[in-house]
Amino acid sequence: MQMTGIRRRHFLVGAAGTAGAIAAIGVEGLRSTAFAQDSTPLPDYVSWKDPDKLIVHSEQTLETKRGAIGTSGITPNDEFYIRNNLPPPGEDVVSDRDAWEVSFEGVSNPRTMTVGELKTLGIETVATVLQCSGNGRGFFEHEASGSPWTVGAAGNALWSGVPVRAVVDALGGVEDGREFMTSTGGETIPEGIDPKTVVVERSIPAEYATENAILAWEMNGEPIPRAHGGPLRVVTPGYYGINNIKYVKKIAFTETETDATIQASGYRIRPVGVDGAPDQPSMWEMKVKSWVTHPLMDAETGRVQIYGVAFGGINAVEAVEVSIDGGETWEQARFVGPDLGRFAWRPFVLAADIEPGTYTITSRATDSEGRVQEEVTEPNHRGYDYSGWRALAVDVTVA
Ligand SMILES: Nc1nc2c(c(=O)[nH]1)N[C@H]1C(S)=C(S)[C@@H](COP(=O)(O)O)O[C@H]1N2
Ligand SMILES: [Mo]
Repeated sequence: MQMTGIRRRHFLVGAAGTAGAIAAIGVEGLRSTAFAQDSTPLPDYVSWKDPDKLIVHSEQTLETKRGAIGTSGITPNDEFYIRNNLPPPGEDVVSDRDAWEVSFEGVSNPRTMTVGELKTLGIETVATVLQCSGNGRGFFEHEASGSPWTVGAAGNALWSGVPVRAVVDALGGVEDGREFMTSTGGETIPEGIDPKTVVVERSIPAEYATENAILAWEMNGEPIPRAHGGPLRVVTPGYYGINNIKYVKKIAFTETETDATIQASGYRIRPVGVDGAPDQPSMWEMKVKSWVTHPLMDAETGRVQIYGVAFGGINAVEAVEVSIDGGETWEQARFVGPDLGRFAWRPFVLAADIEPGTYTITSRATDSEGRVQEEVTEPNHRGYDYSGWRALAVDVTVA
């Protein structure tokens, strides 16, 4: 691929905006602003994470920086995003991991099992993208409430645990008529609040759960950190983050979806200004999506490796194209490294010879069903489900 334009030396991202910002506050001001942002302290429960790779939106929301995502396919635990609806439980939940108890209901032989016992029933490892429903909210024009995530409320990890199928079999099978698997998080509910309004409890189709979900205790080769749901977490590959319940304490096969607020009216796709209701689409299946993670700034002229990540949501990703002219023309990119399976993301790369000039670089993925990443995502009230390649583009100037 050949890039042409006037002779300049370096990439600058959003050159006009950056120059404007420098003019407005001066170089010293800009430096101290950058310093203040970089030094936002990590909350205690994630003090072990890499502050240079994360944007701290709040105590409960940390985003991986776009440029931190490389080409080896796995997001390290210390760079992985964090999203909590409630403050996480205390360190004691991981003091004796194998003793953690989970109750199972809606099966022929309902009972409580420890993690130690679950570990005897079976082991599977799945690589999957975990992505917050609101990843990309910051690209919507309307002011949807919630964290203004750009691309970094997503990561790809290896999860190891027991398949839900194996547990269900050990408990005599799912009771007739139980259409949903409803999982409850182990947080302490604040006093004086109706638990239903805050409990992190989610229902997903039981058939999908028994085919694909695992109850995981390991993440990228380590016991799952408490911040990511240790000692035990539901991992539902292909489904949005909210359906991956951390520190899970109850799994019930139910006839209907839970009436917890987070399910009944929360995490629903609805027109802007409309209240949430159970008949609106729930944030379950993820869509095909990709984005460029390099170059973002300060690349030299000459040969550049344009790379990023692509995944198919509930389907495998099949192909990805890259455009350097804002979607006028596309070229096929090449996948990098091993294929970690249907639910994982795949790094991709396209080499380009960059002449000085201005480029709008973006990527467009296609899944195994032939679904192509959309150009624009229509607004919805809470700013969920963003995947449009036009706004995911980076403006790069070789200056
Ligand atoms: N128990 C519990 N599970 C939870 C949540 C939570 O607040 N409590 N947040 C959900 C949401 S909205 C997302 S996006 C993911 C975030 O997982 P992470 O913090 O490990 O990245 O966990 C999901 N599971
Ligand atoms: Mo989320």
